[in-house]
Amino acid sequence: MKIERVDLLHVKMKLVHPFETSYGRKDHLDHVLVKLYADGLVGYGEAAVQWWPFYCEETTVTCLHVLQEFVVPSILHQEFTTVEELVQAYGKVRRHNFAKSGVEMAFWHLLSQAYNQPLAQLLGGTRAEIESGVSIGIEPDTDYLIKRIQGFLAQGYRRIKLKIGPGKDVEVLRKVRQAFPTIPLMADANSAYTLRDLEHLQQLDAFDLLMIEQPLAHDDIIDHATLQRALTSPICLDESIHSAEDARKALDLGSCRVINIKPGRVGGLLEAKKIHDLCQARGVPVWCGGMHEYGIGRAHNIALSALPNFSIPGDISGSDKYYAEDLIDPVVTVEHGKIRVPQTIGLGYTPNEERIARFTVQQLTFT
Ligand code: OSB
Ligand code: MG
Repeated sequence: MKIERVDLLHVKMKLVHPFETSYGRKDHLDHVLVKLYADGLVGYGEAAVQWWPFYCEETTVTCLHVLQEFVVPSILHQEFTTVEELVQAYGKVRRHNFAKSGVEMAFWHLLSQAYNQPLAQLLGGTRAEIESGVSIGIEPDTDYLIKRIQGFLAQGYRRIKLKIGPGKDVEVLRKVRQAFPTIPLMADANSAYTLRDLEHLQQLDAFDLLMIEQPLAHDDIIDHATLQRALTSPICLDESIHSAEDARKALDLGSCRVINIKPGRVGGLLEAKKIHDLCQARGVPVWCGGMHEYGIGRAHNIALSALPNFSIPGDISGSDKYYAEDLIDPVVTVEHGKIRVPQTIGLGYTPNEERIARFTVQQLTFT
């Protein structure tokens, strides 16, 4: 397929509920949609990058910069038959994984249309439906947090993840565990602790957590191995894993027992699949993380989650958890805690051009 045109859209959407993590509170998102045009088809991808460099070093502005100056020029008017060829074309660009993932996902979408296959099937997915969890931000009032959890459980969600940080951890989890003694529960610290907090973190073992996500530094796998040896709860790595090579090293060191796979963080679906395959071969479960993706990015995540080793409910929730209006038709819905994996060609959801245009604050077109 020859890439004839590329559109980059900076799309701004407001969350229905502000989201607080150990590094800050946000109420809107600034993702970059990528449209690739080839053979009369349009492929859609989403770089689920954040406006601020507090989750990783990328921002919406660096994403647009790297795409327009380096990635787009290396793929425009070029012919690609496989994702490997596409990725190789911009292989000199180091990191900037969220930027790359937007282009790479759009190419997968093109391929799925060219091959008349559902994206999940093209990726090697085997599941007809996936189990859905929610990720809930830090709330100043724990009674209110408990009400929110109750609401999500009533909607059928299969797993609750709570954001934690120093001073908002042990007592919050104790109250939540008391209120819900048996629910699948986990905590995500987004790198808020260091090894000096080892004994403090050991208190979390009392709450029967499914796992503790990224307790230590975003660029660490050594201290996580020390901490994992001192905990009974499994550690799950998010920020520390950018590639299948990172995953291999973390597993060799014993830094974690679970991996959160986000296509954006690892540069796309191909690398995500490699991490999935590696973990499957080693008997390590994975689940699909989220970056509050719009419907397009979430459609890609749903397709990826159909792979067999995505055996733990992930952070892919219904559209209404995030946005009053989503960018796809139909929107993503959760029934009895599950999302059906679409069996139709392509994404299985149709991007809604009218709503995309309404939320676009800047568009760049390359022909
Ligand atoms: O650490 O998993 C995280 C959102 C933005 C940045 C980092 C994270 C998250 C989430 C939200 O936890 C998951 C979702 O998309 O629902
Ligand atoms: Mg996380």
